Amino acid sequence: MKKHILVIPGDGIGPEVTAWGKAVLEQVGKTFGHEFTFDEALMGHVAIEATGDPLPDETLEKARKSDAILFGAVGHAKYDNDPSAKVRPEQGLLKIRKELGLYANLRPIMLFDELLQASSIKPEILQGTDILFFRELTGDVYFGEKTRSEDRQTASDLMIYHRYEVERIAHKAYQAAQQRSKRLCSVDKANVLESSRLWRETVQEIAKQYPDVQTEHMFIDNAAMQLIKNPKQFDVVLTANLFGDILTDEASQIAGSMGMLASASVGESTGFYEPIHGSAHDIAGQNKANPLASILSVALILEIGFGLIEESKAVVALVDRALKEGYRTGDIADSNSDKNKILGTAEMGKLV
Ligand code: GGG
Repeated sequence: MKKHILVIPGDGIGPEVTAWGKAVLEQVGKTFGHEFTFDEALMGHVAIEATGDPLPDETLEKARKSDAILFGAVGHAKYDNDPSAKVRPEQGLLKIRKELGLYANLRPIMLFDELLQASSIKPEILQGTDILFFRELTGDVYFGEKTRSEDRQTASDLMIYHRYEVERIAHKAYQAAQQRSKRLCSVDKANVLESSRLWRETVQEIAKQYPDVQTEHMFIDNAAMQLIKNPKQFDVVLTANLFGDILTDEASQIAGSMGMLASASVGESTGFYEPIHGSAHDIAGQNKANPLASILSVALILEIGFGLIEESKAVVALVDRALKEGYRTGDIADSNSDKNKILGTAEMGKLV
């Protein structure tokens, strides 16, 4: 198989972890006889520094021409301390999602047994958890109108959804549920928000087309609690952009660390694959970041992007083997175990 992959390393730890995702993809190509070619492009703070634009036109053009995009992270501490900055790294990420029509963000909560003991949640609560989140990605407060009053004392972000946006991601989530345990939980705040009432109404309509799937509706506050109390009750979770962003960061603690969760954004064109973690500037350039989320994002490129199931399983199996042999980056180390062998980013990447 011939495929062209655009690598967008981005900011902070993005380049360090993405280098290992790319290396794994190159190795898969050699081992299984595929021709993977690569190009690289800028996005985020590095792109602002180089061109003044968080998503340069050249990056978008290259993205449109590629078969898959492997992305790292965007963000920089300097913008966190300057909330009035007009141009921000995150704008690049939001714009590329919108431009490529990447409306469905799949975030599997993949649980490696070896990490159960290291979690702050009891292993018996976690064991057997297998959740696939569908986070809507091109609507919500992220893209609704933003205002600030002239005296700068009042601000608003419009939480907006159109029926078609809910319909298209609902179809994707229901189709996934049909292939899994045929259970879908839609998370909203329909007791308070009008956009959530539209969300629920629409999901109820779509549900009629999938009578084999059992649908549950849950309020976001309850879902946040249930996720920690009894994560096994969830299988496919369908939710809006902001709720999905928050719930999956919470769910990363089930998997052990943000450094373990990969994601796939799909929709109208080239798929976009990235760890769910951000740029983590506090540890950038120190060989401390966990490259496994980037490597697991490569497993998603192989499975979802290219339909290479055996190759994808091989990558996941190698991550599992590294963990079984006791290798850990700092974020997933078990402080109560003397069997962990702590590795840096590069050593973990090389090992896999
Ligand atoms: N790899 C994920 C990443 O870079 N996240 C930073 C970020 O700003 N994300 C915005 C969002 O996904 O809500």
